[in-house]
Amino acid sequence: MKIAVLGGDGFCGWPTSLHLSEQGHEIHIIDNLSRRWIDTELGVQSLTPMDSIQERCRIWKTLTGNELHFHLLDLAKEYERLRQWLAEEKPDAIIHFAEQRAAPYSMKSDRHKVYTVNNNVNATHNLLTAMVETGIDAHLVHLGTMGVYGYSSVGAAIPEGYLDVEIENLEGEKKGLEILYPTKPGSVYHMTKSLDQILFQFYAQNDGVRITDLHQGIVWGTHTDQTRRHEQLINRFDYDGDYGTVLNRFLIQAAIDYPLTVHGTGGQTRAFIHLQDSVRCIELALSDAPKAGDRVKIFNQMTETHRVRDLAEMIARMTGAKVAYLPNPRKEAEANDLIVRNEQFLALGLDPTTLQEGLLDEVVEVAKKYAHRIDRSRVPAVSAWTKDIAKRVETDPEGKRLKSVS
Ligand code: NAD
Ligand code: USQ
Repeated sequence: MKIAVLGGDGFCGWPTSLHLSEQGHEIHIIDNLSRRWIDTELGVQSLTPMDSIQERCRIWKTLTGNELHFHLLDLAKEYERLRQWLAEEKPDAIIHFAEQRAAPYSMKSDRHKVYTVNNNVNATHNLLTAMVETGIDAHLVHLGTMGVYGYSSVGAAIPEGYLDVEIENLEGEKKGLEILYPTKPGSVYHMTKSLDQILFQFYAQNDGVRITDLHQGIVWGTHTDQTRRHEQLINRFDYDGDYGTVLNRFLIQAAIDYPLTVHGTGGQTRAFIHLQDSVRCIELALSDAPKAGDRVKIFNQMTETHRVRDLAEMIARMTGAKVAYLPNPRKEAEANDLIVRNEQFLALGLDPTTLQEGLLDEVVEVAKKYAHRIDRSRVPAVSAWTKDIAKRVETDPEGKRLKSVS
């Protein structure tokens, strides 16, 4: 297949591009490199030394003979170029990773909120309307988030995207109805993914666009089979308070002897998936495309759930790290249950890599190797969800904010 990987320079997009290229697909990476600019804005860098996208592509070609085509294009701002590219190249599948994906970054300030909404919603809508306008018959696979469901305890398993409900009609009869599971986003970023869902529903129903939306959990790990093959193929690894995600952060914190930064009581339960399984799921989703006229196919792309506090205690036992319970910069429930259905990927043959399978050590080893690149002052998460929260989240570069001052 000819596959466009939008956001193919990012943490998930790069290993996905390599994985699909190795399988013989023709890969076109489209990226505006905004994530690299955001590193510059924030004054942080990936824990791992990343080469330019052009250099990464060159190394891959030298190793495998496979070409990765790179196109510098902003999906949110360059509609005409996007439409022209689709009309000329007519990809068979489009994988859409190209959004601003950090919840803390999306809550930093009004400017960051506006940027995240403009970038993410326009990128998705430009893509959908350009697909319709050019009449290409491509399968769109979008990376959404488990966070669209929200994190309140409902005492029931979260289904894969849709919920069967019963409503009473005017005659008092009960009628069955299938609806998109009600969204309850916890950040502006998660809100944009909820808006994406409505855009997908409309374009699938109105124009027959074939769409798969992957509600992905938190991706952990750094290497895949392909990124391990050469040091210049190494993947991005975010550790800072805005872009680092919880499990990867705890692992690098353990590696540099920094207290593990648990927010609040650590009672939040979240869904997780290893990066290797994430790329495999995308391959599986591509093999199971919906037909024109089908509703949007939604998968829950996760393999296990864990409570944040349990993860911190497990890593502390494994490495001897200390755990710091900090005032939570986010507005979120102190604790939540989370049971998630994911039968569709299991039925397609996913064999999950769990936390128990030794790959935690691999991340700690990578972090130790590149520990000299870590700026400890950028480890604390300081982007607060509201002005009131900002007042009580004090920052201490060594993560010793052990008590809330409220
Ligand atoms: P990332 O920030 O590392 O990669 C996103 C890429 O998209 C970057 O290379 C960026 O430059 C590019 N991009 C952003 N806006 C663009 C635009 N307007 N035009 C062109 N390119 C643009 O993020 P990631 O961790 O690889 O996540 C990829 C996708 O997966 C995101 O949509 C995210 O919401 C989703 N996701 C990620 C995780 C996770 O834990 N990392 C979990 C669930 C879902
Ligand atoms: N947390 C800590 N300590 C930290 C960092 C986070 O306790 O140092 C807590 C947070 O308060 C939150 C939980 O861990 O309760 C998860 O935070 P996170 O930063 O790991 O994940 P999140 O903000 O939800 O976002 C990440 C990705 C996003 C993706 C989402 C999937 O950045 O792109 O959509 O995971 S999910 O969480 O399933 O919605």
